[in-house]
Amino acid sequence: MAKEPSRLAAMSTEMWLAAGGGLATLSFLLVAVLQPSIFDPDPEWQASDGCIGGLEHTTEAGVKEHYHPNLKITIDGEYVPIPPNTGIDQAGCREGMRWIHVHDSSETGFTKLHIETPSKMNVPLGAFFEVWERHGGNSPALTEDRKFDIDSNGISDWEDYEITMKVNGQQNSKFEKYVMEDSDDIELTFTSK
Ligand SMILES: [Ca+2]
Repeated sequence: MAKEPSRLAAMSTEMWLAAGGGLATLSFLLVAVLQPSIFDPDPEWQASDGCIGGLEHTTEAGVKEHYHPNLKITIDGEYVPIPPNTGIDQAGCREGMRWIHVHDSSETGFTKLHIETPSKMNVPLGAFFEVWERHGGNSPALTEDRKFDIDSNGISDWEDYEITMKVNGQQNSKFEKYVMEDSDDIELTFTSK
């Protein structure tokens, strides 16, 4: 009889552990279902500041990753051209190329972005806008809180436009924070409210 309480206590502990484990699993699944974005890679915004010295695509420049997402932007049905050589020989990176840059650009369709980094990085779409802004003039930009600023007026475009994004034909809601992958076809559509 003297051992009975301790056995009960032991069983009770096991039950608690099992219940706790089950609860943890359930919580994990709930979070995964309700908030899948917490499992997304963290955007590495500093990618917009990177500069490859010299204009050649050389391994001596320390480039380990080299891939090409494609980007197309329209505002109220009008195609927004992405200038050729965006990110090449720009302020802060003279005679060099930003880790995200453009060589040739399309007149009407997708423009190929070149992403060349010294290691695998989570390069967000918004980082290209930061590079684009340095192209000067009225180039599209991001606001201080990293929202699209397609007309470069310092006011987030979310105030003035309905914005939709498709990646490889699928709706995507990550927008500025979307971490680009090789061969992505990224389509941004701005529609005036
Ligand atoms: Ca704006």
